[in-house]
Amino acid sequence: METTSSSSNQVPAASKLLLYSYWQSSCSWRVRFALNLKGLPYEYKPVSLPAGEQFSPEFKCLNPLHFVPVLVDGDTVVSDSFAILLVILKI
Ligand SMILES: N[C@@H](CCC(=O)N[C@@H](CS)C(=O)NCC(=O)O)C(=O)O
Repeated sequence: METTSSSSNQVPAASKLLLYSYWQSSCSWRVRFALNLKGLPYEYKPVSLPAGEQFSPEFKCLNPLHFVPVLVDGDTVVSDSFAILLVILKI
């Protein structure tokens, strides 16, 4: 697996980050800020909270608590904005 050695920890560099988010979600804003500040490319996966998409069976598999944001990095799923920030700091 390709890795980066920009810090002391070896982390995967090849997997594509997916961010499940809603544009008005302040919790999601902080994650988008951090991804952009770090210059990390990611695919934005919109989850419409007003439409109730957070309650869909597909999204429930990612976060049974039905909250955005959720960051997916390969097999790793992180579903709390502060936990996501810690992951982003390591990339
Ligand atoms: N502690 C969580 C809170 C996440 C949260 O409250 N997300 C809100 C949007 S900011 C949400 O998804 N709400 C869904 C709902 O109200 O049904 C985090 O920081 O990520």
